[in-house]
Amino acid sequence: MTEPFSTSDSNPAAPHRSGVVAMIGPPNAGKSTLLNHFLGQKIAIVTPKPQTTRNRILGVLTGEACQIILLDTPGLHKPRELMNREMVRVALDTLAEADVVLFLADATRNNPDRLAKIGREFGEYLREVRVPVVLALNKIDLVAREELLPLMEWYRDLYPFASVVPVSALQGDGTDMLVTELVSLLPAGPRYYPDDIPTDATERFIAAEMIREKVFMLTRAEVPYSTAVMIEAFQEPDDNRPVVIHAVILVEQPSQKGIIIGKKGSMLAEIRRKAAPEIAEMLGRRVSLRLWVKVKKKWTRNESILRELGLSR
Ligand SMILES: Nc1nc2c(ncn2[C@@H]2O[C@H](COP(=O)(O)OP(=O)(O)OP(=O)(O)O)[C@@H](O)[C@H]2O)c(=O)[nH]1
Ligand SMILES: [Mg+2]
Repeated sequence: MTEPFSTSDSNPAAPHRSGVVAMIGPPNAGKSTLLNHFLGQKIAIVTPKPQTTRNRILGVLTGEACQIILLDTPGLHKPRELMNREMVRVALDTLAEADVVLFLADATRNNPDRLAKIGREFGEYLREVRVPVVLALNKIDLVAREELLPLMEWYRDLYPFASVVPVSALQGDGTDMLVTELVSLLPAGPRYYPDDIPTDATERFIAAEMIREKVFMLTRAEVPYSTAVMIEAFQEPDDNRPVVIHAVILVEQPSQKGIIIGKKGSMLAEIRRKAAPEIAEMLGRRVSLRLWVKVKKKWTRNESILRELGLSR
């Protein structure tokens, strides 16, 4: 993480700018990594697997003369299950609220077949968009410079972007320029949020996400995609005793329950061992985390469960 963002404005007559920037793009492009980088703290979970983010996650970036309300979203993909349809809907719904769209693309996805696919799907997503679209070409730390320039040209031919900015969300390269670009496209407007509130997500939600992140990292194949985390208890004592968190990890099949529990409970213990310190750091106090695993057949198609997870209207 780099320094927290600040802007110094040499022109005192320049208006304060603010507005909503919808961050959209394919799964795994680095949207959540970029959100966390902008905020200088972990609000959104990040994994090497696609379709990590399932909800809209709001982050507030306040500078001296601007406030950007960033909306991180689930990756755009061809949905099959109800849950995936809702994820894509959540992402596309943010476009209606946006003053500026920030489309994140992965610069390592540059072989001709990939690009042809991107080219086919792209217009579909941006058809209704009437606001400026900035393209951030991410992961430039993995791409040779001579490959980057033709790729930028390829994207410029695809859509009339307000600008194309190469960045590395992981290393923070190009991100200051990206912020300057986004701010210049926002309308004059007030501070909508106090400058010390980085998100509207609850600690309860972020804690559940941190547990889900560990499940994503530690399990394979379909297991992460059959998993959700529900917080059943979140007790914050008035004194300095630990915060007590009880969380249920939902799975779809008994065999998946076995995987999440692991041999003699080893997997569940590992999930807890990795998640608890992160939650404690976020809360700034000790945490006592207890985890259970429950089988709920076909929960990814169950509207009331999806609603409980903030994933269905
Ligand atoms: N090398 C490199 N890796 C990156 C960069 N940005 C993100 N990543 C990695 O890419 C993977 C996906 O990052 P995420 O931030 O979860 O991607 P996302 O777009 O939010 O993905 P979904 O939530 O699935 O839509 C993670 O392993 C990140 O560490 C970057 O600039 N450089
Ligand atoms: Mg994400």
